[in-house]
Amino acid sequence: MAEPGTAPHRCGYVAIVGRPSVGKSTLLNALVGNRISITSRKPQTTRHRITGIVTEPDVQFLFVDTPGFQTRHRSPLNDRLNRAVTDGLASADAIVFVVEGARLTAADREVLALLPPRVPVVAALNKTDALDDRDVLLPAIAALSTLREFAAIVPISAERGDGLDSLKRAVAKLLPASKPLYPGDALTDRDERFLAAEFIREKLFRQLGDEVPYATAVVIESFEQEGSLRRIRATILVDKPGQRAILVGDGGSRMKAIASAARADMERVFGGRVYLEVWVRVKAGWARSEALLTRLGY
Ligand SMILES: Nc1nc2c(ncn2[C@@H]2O[C@H](COP(=O)(O)OP(=O)(O)O)[C@@H](O)[C@H]2O)c(=O)[nH]1
Ligand SMILES: [Mg+2]
Repeated sequence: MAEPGTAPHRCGYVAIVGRPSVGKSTLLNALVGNRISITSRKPQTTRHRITGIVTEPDVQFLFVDTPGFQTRHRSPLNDRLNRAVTDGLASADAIVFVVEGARLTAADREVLALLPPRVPVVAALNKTDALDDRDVLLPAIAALSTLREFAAIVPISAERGDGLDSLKRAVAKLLPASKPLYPGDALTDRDERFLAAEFIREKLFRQLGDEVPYATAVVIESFEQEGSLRRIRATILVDKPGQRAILVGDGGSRMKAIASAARADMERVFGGRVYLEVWVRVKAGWARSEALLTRLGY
């Protein structure tokens, strides 16, 4: 047995994967202890790869939230999103495969089949808080075990924070011996400009109906800091004039609600006042423009 204190420091990349809406981004935020990845009830809210950094005395986890595989339709945007998932998996030292409690669907199996055979996988059975009866977990664990070898299967609730320590302990064992790759106080590899755009996008997904959010993108035109005040100018791109009207709302009411909720998030996470100006612009076919997609960071 190793003497206390002689275990090597570990650090590595952990891809969080799973079908849409199982709670991958909620899990990343719970692990990091801050809202860095946006979440909503709508599938395919996440479009960017974002790394959440969790530093403990003996281990630094680099958790990578990935967009779910985009299956709605083929487009240059969706091709890029799918490539982001594949790249995330290729560079992972371990994978957390998230499923929803006792429900194992065809989509879960499809995702599982895409995981590289040589990377160790921990299954996280999420949303246990929503189960009436925890006894249903046992058959779910048995069913999962027949599909692939798992390093561990851990019931969790990302929303309540249950089981996260067990999950981290199971994952830590799979990481390579390495010095930390990021400073101990870093939460994410992304900058405030990126997070600002994401907070706006989250409100679009949460406050608009079923179609419009998928037709939007957010561009940060300028981001200036004066002391603790940040001045941010953003443009929301939509595909059609009708979408612009929906987004703006009566007398600009919907737009005001979206901007004010996004600003509150920014102030909380950045820790300072934010002056936010948001414009809406119709840009037909933005999701098919390779140049624009590159500018948007996809
Ligand atoms: N009851 C419950 N809901 C959860 C839990 N984790 C996530 N959710 C909800 O599931 C929905 C999808 O979550 P999200 O993190 O965006 O899923 P993703 O698409 O896998 O990233 C959101 O409405 C979350 O609030 C959980 O542990 N319990
Ligand atoms: Mg997500």
